[in-house]
Amino acid sequence: MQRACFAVVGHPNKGKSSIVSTLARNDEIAISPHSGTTSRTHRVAVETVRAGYELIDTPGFQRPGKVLNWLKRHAVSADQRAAAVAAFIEDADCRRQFPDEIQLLTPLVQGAAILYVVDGSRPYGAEYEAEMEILRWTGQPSMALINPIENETHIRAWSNALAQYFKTVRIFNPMKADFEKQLELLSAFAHLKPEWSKTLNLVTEDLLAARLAQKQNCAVILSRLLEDLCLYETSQKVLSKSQAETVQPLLAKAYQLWMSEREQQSIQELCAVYTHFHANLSIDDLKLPPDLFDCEQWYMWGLNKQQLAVAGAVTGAAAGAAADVMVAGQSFMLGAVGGGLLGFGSAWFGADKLVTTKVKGLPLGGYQASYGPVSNRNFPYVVIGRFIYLYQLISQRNHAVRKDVEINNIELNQQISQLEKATQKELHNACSRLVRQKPVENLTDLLLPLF
Ligand SMILES: Nc1nc2c(ncn2[C@@H]2O[C@H](COP(=O)(O)OP(=O)(O)O)[C@@H](O)[C@H]2O)c(=O)[nH]1
Ligand SMILES: [Mg+2]
Repeated sequence: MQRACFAVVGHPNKGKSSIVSTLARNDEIAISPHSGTTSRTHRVAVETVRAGYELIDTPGFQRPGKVLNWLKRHAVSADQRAAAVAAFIEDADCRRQFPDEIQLLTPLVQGAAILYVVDGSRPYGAEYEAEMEILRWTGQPSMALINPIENETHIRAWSNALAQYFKTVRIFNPMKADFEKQLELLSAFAHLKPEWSKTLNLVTEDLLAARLAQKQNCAVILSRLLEDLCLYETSQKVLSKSQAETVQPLLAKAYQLWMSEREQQSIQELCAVYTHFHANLSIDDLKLPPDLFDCEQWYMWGLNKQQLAVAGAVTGAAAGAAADVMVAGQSFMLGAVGGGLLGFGSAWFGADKLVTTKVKGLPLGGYQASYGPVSNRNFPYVVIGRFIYLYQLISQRNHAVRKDVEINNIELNQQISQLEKATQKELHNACSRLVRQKPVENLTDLLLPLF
């Protein structure tokens, strides 16, 4: 099967590198507000299980007018135009004078299709015509992409002008285009050259399958996290009761550190699933509401007192208590977000009640102080809520986006209320078992519908 290859070309600073980054799901490609950041062509292979294609990031056109004049001097009729472009990239003088154009035209002469990128927030001007003309001279299949960098003001003018040079004109914003939009673009690529359609359709199918596998992976990551956080305890043997009391606060510190690090590790795993290796996502920096151990804020993510009571009733109730399940389902986990429940206060969960703490005498003398495991019923919901929240941010983040991850309020309870009633109930049961340190066999399956 012939490998499809696309060169992303255009003026400097129009989002060429951003488009490559997003489509290739690669956050290592250099993107910057300074033009000239990409000074050489850069080939990026997009590999899927059964197929793949290549994207070529190129430097922008620098002196298209002069290049077009050179070409015109070397082709007297249309049949000679592609040959003139090929001669241009071999010409020693041209290589010295027009290094950027040489870089960007070389892959086209070698058979790459053209993705011509413009900025739809800047006005169209005749100065773009020389570069579009040069691209036409290559004779390669082509498509124009309007990137509305700041706004959509000039999209119409651009569409009119581009239609003169390109059969296919599409609007594509590499910062915002979601997964479906990216796939749509890929299927438009498949129409550019008949020989490439088969391999590109395979790429699309593979990407869809991979997206599902990513969700599955996330459910596994969350289920392991939940088990670990719910079961973890730390302990130390000491000689006397008073030593045990001295050791308790240290154990508490160690316990909390372990829990935070374990959660941070799961976030790194999450980022790796979505190939975000440079996203700044440290739990500490994020100031995620709430801090895992700030029980005053637990209501933000968890159930309030009555809701917990209902959830508890449902958990313990005989099967078929559908009405109760609904109530709990709606309020489950995040129904309380923004509901002014903070005022409920920490009286309900005193900090010491979050976690089991023990000092016990040992049979052969001495004492053991222990801290953990979690004993609070709300805890699993907090863990789930935080993870799903970050999952949404990361799974929807385009690889061209380089700013730090921002925390906004995403409506998570929507997702919960979409769950089948039976699933809600089973999830309640599972959470309840976890805080009683009982195993849950199908935890991953129960969590999967949340993703
Ligand atoms: N807000 C926004 N900024 C963009 C978009 N596309 C590119 N940029 C920014 O424009 C600048 C140039 O982007 P880059 O991809 O390096 O352009 P190139 O020179 O054509 O490769 C960078 O600062 C990008 O962050 C977009 O769709 N929206
Ligand atoms: Mg660039």
